[in-house]
Amino acid sequence: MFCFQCQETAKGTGCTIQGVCGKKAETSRWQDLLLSVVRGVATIADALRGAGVETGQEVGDYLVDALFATITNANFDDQAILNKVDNGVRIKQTLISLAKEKNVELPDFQEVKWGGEKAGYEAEGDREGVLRNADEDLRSLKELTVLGLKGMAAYYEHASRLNERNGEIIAFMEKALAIVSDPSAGMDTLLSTVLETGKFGVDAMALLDKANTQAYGNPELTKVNIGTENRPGILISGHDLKDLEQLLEQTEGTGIDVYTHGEMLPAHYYPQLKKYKHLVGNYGNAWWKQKEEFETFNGPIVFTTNCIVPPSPKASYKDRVFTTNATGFPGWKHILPDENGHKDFSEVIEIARTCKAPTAIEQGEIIGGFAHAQVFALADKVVEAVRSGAIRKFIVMSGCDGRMKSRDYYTEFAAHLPKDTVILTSGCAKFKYNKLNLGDINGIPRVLDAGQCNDSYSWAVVALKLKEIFGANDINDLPIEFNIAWYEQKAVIVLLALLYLGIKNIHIGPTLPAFVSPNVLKVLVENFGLSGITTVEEDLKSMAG
Ligand code: FSO
Ligand code: SF4
Repeated sequence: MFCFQCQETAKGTGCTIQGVCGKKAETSRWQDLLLSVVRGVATIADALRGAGVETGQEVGDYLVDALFATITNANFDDQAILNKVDNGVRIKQTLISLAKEKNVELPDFQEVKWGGEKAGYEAEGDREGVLRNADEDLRSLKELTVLGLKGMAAYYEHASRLNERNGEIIAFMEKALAIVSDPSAGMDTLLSTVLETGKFGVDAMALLDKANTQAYGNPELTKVNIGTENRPGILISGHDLKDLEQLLEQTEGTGIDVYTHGEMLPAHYYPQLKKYKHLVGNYGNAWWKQKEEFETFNGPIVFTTNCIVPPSPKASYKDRVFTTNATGFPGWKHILPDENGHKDFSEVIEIARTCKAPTAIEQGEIIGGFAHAQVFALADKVVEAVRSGAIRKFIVMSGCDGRMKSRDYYTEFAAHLPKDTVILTSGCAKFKYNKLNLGDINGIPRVLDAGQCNDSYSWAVVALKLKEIFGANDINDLPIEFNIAWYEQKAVIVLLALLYLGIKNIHIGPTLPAFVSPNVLKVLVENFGLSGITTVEEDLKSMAG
């Protein structure tokens, strides 16, 4: 196996024996095979579209689900991945027949030519790994694109579950995957594809923002309980708000409480979700603490997306975990929707009835809900605080949390920021500092949480608004610094989106991506001022001094 897609990759270069995340070599091979089938389907769909033949919603939905399933910590279930391979082979054959019927010539790429014979799955998976591209710079740009597309697919999938789709985003995904499959694609084409991926990343985040706010209202300032109640509970993790809504509907009046975990915390900020009285709080912290926190939760757990951490063999909770959507884990039950998108959570509810109430691990409240509409509602206050000098700087610290000790940097950095600075956050990165009680500036909390990682979009919208209010010529003239923590591929699309929006001098950490080659890094440094992090002291001086 070879996988270098996340920040925790072995030795900072690539996992080759088993993933640090727990991914086995076998699973990695099936994911490589799945991505090869995805490239094949997309290349054919792109060729058909070029000839004026549309391929329909099934193809787009397939590509999105399959890409999502290969994101870090999403799906560890070989059988589930192989089922997606089978389905892709079937779709590919249908598209090839359509191309024949319409006389559309198809590119001569391996991903298109491979016939999909079951006996060849193993060899094809091995052949189609990341290292198939021998040139490290071409490989780097191709992977940057594909990893960005994975993040884009995740956001698109959530939007589509709320009936928001966008044919242009799907068409771009297909085109970009066709370019990545083309052995003759050169540096210039690949570099412009990377940058275009950022553009469509913005579109995907805007689509999800629209879908979420139309369905559930605009996030608003909310205090979220981090303690526990004395009734049994169900813990729901991941990013899919539609799943949470259905779970809340089905648990209402049953005497069972619902708690959020990790990236589901921001669900509390939405009026149409917080109205449920039995959505009682957020239990625990970011994804990587789940092995301890699920033990003390005592009730069933539902994963709507990544991040899953494989349980230890002795885990007491392993018989009461459920996955849905693109996620999966061998031995865990997987909940499928019916043809109307409805999911039946009755088995989860039955288990909850037999469980003890959660054991309290924390007490108190945290505050959030500062997506763009709430920030605009406070705009006068914010602008006044900036004009008076009460707020000197905003530091965007969005992104991911992770298990590496080096991430203590973010807690230290946040704790030592001068008192006239405000942290703008989103994603699970916030768990590194959202319980530090950093106070407020004239009633404006010093940590403003917009929501999930996709809500980084809100900070771009807010920055553009501030540019207008302050009459700045350039977004980079505003008193905003970007110190982003990354872990998996949704952070990659967030980064590409910010670059597309013209934001310069972004710091990313705790380490730079292994999939960015030295030459590609040079391009990113020269054109965008991208850099890593140094020490807390140095970075406080350069970003907030
Ligand atoms: Fe975190 Fe995991 Fe949202 Fe990621 S829970 S790490 S970037 O999946 O998606 O922030
Ligand atoms: Fe390694 Fe990350 Fe890939 Fe897992 S996702 S195998 S930890 S690089």
